[in-house]
Amino acid sequence: LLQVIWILAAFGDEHWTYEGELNPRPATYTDFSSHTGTSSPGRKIYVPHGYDQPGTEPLELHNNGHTVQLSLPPTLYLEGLPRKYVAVQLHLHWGERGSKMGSEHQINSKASAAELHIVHYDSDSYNSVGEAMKSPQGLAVLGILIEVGENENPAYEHILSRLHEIRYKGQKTSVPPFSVKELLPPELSQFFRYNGSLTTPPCYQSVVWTVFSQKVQISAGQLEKLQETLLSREREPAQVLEQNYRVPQPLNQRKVLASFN
Ligand code: 1SD
Ligand code: ZN
Repeated sequence: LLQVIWILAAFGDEHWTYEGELNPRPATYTDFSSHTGTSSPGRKIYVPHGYDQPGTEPLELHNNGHTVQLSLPPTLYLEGLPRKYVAVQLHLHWGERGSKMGSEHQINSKASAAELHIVHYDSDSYNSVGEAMKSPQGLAVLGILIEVGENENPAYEHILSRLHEIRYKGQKTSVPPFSVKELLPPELSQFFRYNGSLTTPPCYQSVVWTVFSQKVQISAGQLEKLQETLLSREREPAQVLEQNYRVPQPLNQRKVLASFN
């Protein structure tokens, strides 16, 4: 096992230091019920930059047959990790039609209806996301757990209201710029963090995962829009794209850290 020491810079002269572990097996530990907590009350050590600024260029929304994916500009980046991680894209994972279990991460063994991933790569060390995704800590992905609530979530409509235009694999549409911060939960200082893998093949062990403990809500109708996405191409027999999440994997001695008690 490769031992890695992480030093996470916090604000001011405070530092959050811990030992992480990368495991060569293609697995992501996704149940936080036995997380190792560490406390940093009231301290935001994770800062998304540019997230609150709607960009100037439209964003491309694409049904790639595995997920629906929105391109993001590198003007969005993360601070609080040892290097600068710039945004590339966001995408979603969900369950089968009608199911409210479709997240990849679980908290206390409880799955959520869906999960948003915002993918970033270490632009200080690598020239492209393709290069970074093969390297330890090359990527930083934010995970946002999505549950079903009473109300429609207007922020998610930027994406979900457009899905009927890209029902088929290979289809793309253009989304006007919006503030990506609206997709995040209000409380960003409470999260879990661990070194893990891509959740899709080739499942490289290259991801610094940050999963917010607070969830966001969308309506049942909004979840349905997601679950109506197809994995078949236009003029092919319709096949629903569902259950595009990876099930929880063994911990394999990883340390999962919490930014709160
Ligand atoms: O599933 C995605 C995959 O589509 C790709 O975006 C990759 C990063 O290049 O990340 C995985 S995931 O681990 O963010 N689900
Ligand atoms: Zn993902």
